[in-house]
Amino acid sequence: MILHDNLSSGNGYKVRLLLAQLGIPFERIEYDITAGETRTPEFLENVNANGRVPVLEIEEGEFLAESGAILFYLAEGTPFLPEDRLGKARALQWMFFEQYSHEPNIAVARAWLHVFDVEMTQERRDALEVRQKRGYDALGVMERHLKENDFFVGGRYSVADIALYAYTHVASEGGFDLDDFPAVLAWLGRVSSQPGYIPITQG
Ligand SMILES: N[C@@H](CCC(=O)N[C@@H](CS)C(=O)NCC(=O)O)C(=O)O
Repeated sequence: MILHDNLSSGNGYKVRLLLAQLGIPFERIEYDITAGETRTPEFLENVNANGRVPVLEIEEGEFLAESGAILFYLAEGTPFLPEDRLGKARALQWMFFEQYSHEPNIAVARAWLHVFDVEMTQERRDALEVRQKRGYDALGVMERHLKENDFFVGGRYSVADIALYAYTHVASEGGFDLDDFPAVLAWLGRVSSQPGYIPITQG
């Protein structure tokens, strides 16, 4: 398998982490997203028409984009995805939550403050404030769930935890303070102590 990727990307990290924990060997191709390497006509034509990584090339010519879809594909039939219908749907529930309420706020704040050297105009400062407020709302939803549960689905570590961990554990890089989220902090520790764990910096 080939992972089309960017090392600073939390979305890419989700896939790297699961591949490592499943013990699946893979080749990684790094794209400089700040230089627009995922927006070239070749990339759009051959890899992902949406101009983004991660993309998993499952076999030659078979490209799967969207981190959540890739996690779901890789986890099928493994302990990282519940076997029952409702359990699978609950994993998707949290992964859709991550993509709609969490990532667009926490990851984007991190991208502006940490990954890209964007100019913080007044307009962007105002937008950052909105993203941070919504990001804290998403952390509040996680905190409430994790006060009662060790993991997001079925009482065990799954792709739902991987999806939410990726940007939560680097939320401070987006200006978030997790001190008021003790259950989230404890869960971060449980995730990082799972067998086969790798850090976001590892390609
Ligand atoms: N929903 C997508 C988001 C992918 C995404 O936003 N990728 C970013 C890196 S984290 C990217 O490739 N950006 C390059 C660009 O937009 O040009 C996923 O979960 O995989």
